[in-house]
Amino acid sequence: MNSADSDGNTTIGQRSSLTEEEVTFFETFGFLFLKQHFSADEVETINAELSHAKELTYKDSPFDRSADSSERLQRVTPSRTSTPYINSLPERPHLHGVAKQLFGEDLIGHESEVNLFVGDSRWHPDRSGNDVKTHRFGCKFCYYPDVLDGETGALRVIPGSHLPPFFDALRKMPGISDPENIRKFPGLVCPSNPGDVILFNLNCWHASCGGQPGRVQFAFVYYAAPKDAQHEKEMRFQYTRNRQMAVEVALSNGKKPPVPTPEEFLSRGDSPLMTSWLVDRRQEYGYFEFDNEAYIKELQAR
Ligand SMILES: O=C(O)CCC(=O)C(=O)O
Repeated sequence: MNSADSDGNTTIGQRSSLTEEEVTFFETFGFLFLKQHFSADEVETINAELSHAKELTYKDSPFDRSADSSERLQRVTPSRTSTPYINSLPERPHLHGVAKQLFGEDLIGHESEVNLFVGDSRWHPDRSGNDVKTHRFGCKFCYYPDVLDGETGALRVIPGSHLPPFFDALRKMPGISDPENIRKFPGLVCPSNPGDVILFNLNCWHASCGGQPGRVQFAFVYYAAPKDAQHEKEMRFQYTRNRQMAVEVALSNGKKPPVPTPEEFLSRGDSPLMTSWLVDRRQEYGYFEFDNEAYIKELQAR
């Protein structure tokens, strides 16, 4: 049986690799459904930490259920002390091992994200910019702790949309990103139960509709280290975009945009591996050089 012991260590039985058939499925369709990838004990640990983190995050100002969309991105903040197991997940073999199998040993992992969504998510890939040529950029493991179906916010994907020419054709498709058009475009709904994990290539188009305010998503993201100059350019763009989004989200929540520093991440990293992901690799791709003030001016001018 897969399980997490009282220290949160995964025990034997939790799989850290995919079958050849699953790898081929992922490469072909751009996503994979990992049924009961988290064990019952692990789900219990995650749920307990989630409740604790929600209490801490919303003790002073409550979660805004009336937000007009998820794009304001309300998040529960995991930490080494309040959510140690959730924090450790990106380094664990059942996520990291699988990601390495698909994208190679040299990966850049990210912190666990815990998002509380409001409303629908319109169709999009997790890549932006006009110069997207790398189609093996990385992947995201999504975990939804609630039972979800197509009418209650289950993730839906467009199979095969991670690869050109389909990926590019979708970007030109009129109306695809309009929130009212989610059901109009053909997608495959991935109903999920506690323990199930959905894995997708970051270039794969995805959406959801019908979720209740506060629908929780855990996301674990890995980027493949760049293999050529174009890939490196896209990586730099991605880190810039991550900083831009952090500014946009903070402003839309009426908060001061964060100015992340290597020191802050050093105190958050759990291990040498996590530290290299959060500090060294970000330094390498210019994450800390981003100028919030200049970007805010640019937004105001738009
Ligand atoms: O669950 C959802 O609504 C979609 C999540 C999403 O867009 C993402 O993880 O990038």
